[in-house]
Amino acid sequence: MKKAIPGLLLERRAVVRQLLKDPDDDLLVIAGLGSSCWDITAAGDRPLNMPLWGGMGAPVAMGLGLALAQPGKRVLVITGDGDMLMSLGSLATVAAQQPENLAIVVLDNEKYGETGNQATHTSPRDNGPTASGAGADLGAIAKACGIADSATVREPGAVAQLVGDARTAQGPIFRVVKVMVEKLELVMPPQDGALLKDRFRRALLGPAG
Ligand SMILES: Cc1ncc(C[n+]2csc(CCOP(=O)(O)OP(=O)(O)O)c2C)c(N)n1
Repeated sequence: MKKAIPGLLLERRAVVRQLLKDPDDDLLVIAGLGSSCWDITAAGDRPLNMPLWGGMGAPVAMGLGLALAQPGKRVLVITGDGDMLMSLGSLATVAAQQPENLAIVVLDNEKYGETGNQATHTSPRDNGPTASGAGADLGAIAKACGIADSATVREPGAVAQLVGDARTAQGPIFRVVKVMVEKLELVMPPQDGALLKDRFRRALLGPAG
């Protein structure tokens, strides 16, 4: 089921599939809570995916730590606008550290999708009587924090460039991807946090991990 909202054109699963199109590569992927976890799993579960399940506000800080610890690997954080709004301070910390190997992609549906589509602060003020948005511009916030390569992607024609940037442009890079409001099948990764952590460490560090 899709809900048409002007300006929200992109399908999140299609974008994430493009971002993760090579399941065998060694991209280190961290997904923020809820929907982003189901998105990366729908693209193909893999040991180097770290879905945070219900851990709100954590993925950017975690991605930063990973990027600093593993400068030879590319780290991609994929999360939602609600999650990003909760942890805006981590953008300033990313800017302070300037990790060249970190990309952050925020799938911005202007809603807390997972909990019933309440409007987040990225929702425009004029979105109707149930909206309580503030029109917050996450791309501008990231730029103002000091992440110079920060932009918003709205058009299908810009997705190929997004994928290239997320995977290879010199970081830190920050992209807001405006996505439509959709009710999608839940595609769940393993539920056990210790298992997720251990398989990630082993895939990254070998048996010693
Ligand atoms: C600290 C905390 N507060 C609230 C929740 C409940 N919660 C689960 S998913 C979610 C909404 C996430 O919204 P967003 O990041 O925009 O993702 P979307 O599902 O819209 O892609 C919330 C509030 C939580 N998991 N943790």
